[in-house]
This record gives sequence, structure tokens and C-alpha cells, in this order.
Amino acid sequence: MSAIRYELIKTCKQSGARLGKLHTPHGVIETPIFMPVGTMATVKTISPDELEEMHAQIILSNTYHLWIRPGEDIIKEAGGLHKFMNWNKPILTDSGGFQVFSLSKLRDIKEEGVHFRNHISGEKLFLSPEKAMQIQNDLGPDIMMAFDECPPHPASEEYMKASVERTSRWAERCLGAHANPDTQGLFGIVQGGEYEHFRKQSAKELISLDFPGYAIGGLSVGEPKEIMNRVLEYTTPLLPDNKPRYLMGVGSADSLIDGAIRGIDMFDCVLPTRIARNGTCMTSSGRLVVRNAKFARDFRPIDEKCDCHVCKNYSRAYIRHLVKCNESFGFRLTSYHNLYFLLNLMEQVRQAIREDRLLDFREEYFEAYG
Ligand code: PRF
Ligand code: ZN
Repeated sequence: MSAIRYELIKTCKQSGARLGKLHTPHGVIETPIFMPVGTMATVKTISPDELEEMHAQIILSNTYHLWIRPGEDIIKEAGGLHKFMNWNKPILTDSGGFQVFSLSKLRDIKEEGVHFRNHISGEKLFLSPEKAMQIQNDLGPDIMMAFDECPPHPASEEYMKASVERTSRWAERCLGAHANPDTQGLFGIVQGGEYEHFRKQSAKELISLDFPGYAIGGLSVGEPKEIMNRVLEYTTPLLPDNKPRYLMGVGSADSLIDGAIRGIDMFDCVLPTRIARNGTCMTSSGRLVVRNAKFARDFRPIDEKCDCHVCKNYSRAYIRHLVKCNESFGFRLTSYHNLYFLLNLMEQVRQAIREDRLLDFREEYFEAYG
């Protein structure tokens, strides 16, 4: 029995977007969904109670960071990541591959795995498909990710071919090393950059290994949005209808809508919480930089159309003051609002799919967004 089961409820007659349910050991997730990121076993500044209050259904954490600190042995001893951080809903962990590529300058990719240096202490480390599986088995998330390579953008055809083929071999090793397939689902990651033939090859090789879900990696790495949309247009139809599709590292409001239209079910990104910590808010009329002097005497909420706890109780002027003074409560308020905003956007996307009107919704949304 697979730990993860995707149930397709319906497809939008206007756009082909999918409304579904993802069954996991820690509950059912309604898709399409945005997953807040809790890299260090905490969604920065937000408590698990607050995440529940804003209807977060699943969060993401990172193998690489938790391996380095505090170490997966300590989290295993605590009874697993859910218990350790007091979050009893589903958790997905990324495999560490991407974090090694984005955080470590000195790295050496070999067939057996990747040698690199700890981005904090400089200590020599080695991560492989087998090690990434052992760490994720010890952490105990509902969904684990295969150990892949996210190639740089742009990458030559020659480089991409070698990388995609290695990612497929690594995926097979991940399946072989996975100790708990009955309680933890392992997703494969389709790579191939913007080369249609490599996306096809990658999807085909991974599908033959029969994962309970598939991610699309290697996007949002510096390419224009039109390219990402085109890659999604030819990649999602290659994936099986009865498995979830996860677009990794994408979290701007427009890309969530455009991804859902192209058949994506799951998204994650640090964007809402990262920009919140420098005083930028996502709103129904676009981004609002609350630090800006023009908000000094603006006593309206961040977004007049938002009904989150922050928008019901605090003004732009107050939040600007806190953020300008580096008060941590200010960053809590902007982080809470931004996460609520994206979770609420996905609820609206699901409703538009139910009503077969996601393309109309997109038009209306982009009109207001400016
Ligand atoms: N692979 C993994 N994690 C990721 C990515 C990837 O390609 C991306 C790409 N946007 C974000 N996170 N394992
Ligand atoms: Zn709000």
C-alpha cells in the first residue's frame, strides 16, 4: 500500500485545471494547494496554531538544514518531525539536493553523490540518494523527495543530458533505499530545463519507476515566466492523471494561477515569508512595500479586500512603524498576512475550478492586480 493516494475530483471545463484530494498519513489535503515553507522546522515567525487558523493544510521542510542542525538523530529521538515541531498535519521534505546546489559554492557532483562544504561551518559533507533517504526516513514526513540535480540556467544540451540521466539513476537508487514506503510517499522529480526532449525523457524514465507523485523541478531558476508556462504546458500532459503534480519553488500569485491552469496540484515557495521580512506585502492590487514613507499616516489595513486577523486589526501605519524599527512583531504581521493571502488565493482557485471558470477568474484577478 502506498502512503499517498491522489483522488481526482474534477477538471475545470474552461482550463483543464484539476480539483483533487491528496490522502496522506496525517490527513487529506485539498488541491491545488500552496505549502508554506518551514526550513528549520518552523515557518519563520508563525506558530503551528496560527498556521491552522489560516487553514494551512501541509508545510514543507528541508532535509539539508535539519541534517546539519539539530541532526536527524535528535528529531528521530523526539518521535519525528511532526512531534518535534508540534505540527500534526501533513509535512513534505525536500531532499537536500537543491539546497546543496543553491547554498554551497564548493561542490563536486559525482555518480555516487555530491561532495560539498557546510555553508555555515565549512566542514566537508557528502550527500547521496541513500543518505537523503535515510535522513528523510528518520525525519518522518508524509512525503519525501527524491535526491535530484537542479541544473543551472542556462545549461548546455550536453550538460542537461548527463544531468537528467544521472537524476533518473539517482531516483531509482532512492526507491531502493526507501525504508518506509507504507508510511511515507516518495515523489520523483522531472528535470530537463527548457529542452522538451529531455523533459520527455525524464518524465518517461521516472514514470517507469512508478512513484506515488511527481514534481517538476528546475523551473523558476531565472528563466522568463513564458518559458516556465511553456515547459508546464508540454510536461504536465506527460504525467499520469492519477498522481499529484508538484511545481517546486514557485510562489508568486500569478504563477500559482498559471500553474494550476496547466494542471499543477502543489506549490511551495519561501517568497511570501521572505518578502514579508523585508516589509513587502502581497495584496489583491499587487505588491505593497509597507516600509514606504507614503504609508506613515495610512490607517487602512494592508489589503482592504483581505479578511485575515492582521487586516482586521492592524494598520499600514502601525506595521510600517514596527518594520522600520526592526520589531519582530512587525515581521510576524506581514508574514501572517502574506501566507493567508496565498492560502486564500488557492481556495479561490479551487472554487473557480468547481465552477468551471478558472480562466475568467484569472482575467478578473490580473485586472485588479495591475
Ligand atoms: N529540485 C529540488 N528542490 C527544488 C527544486 C528542484 O529542482 C527547485 C527548482 N525551482 C526548488 N526546489 N529537489
Ligand atoms: Zn490580510
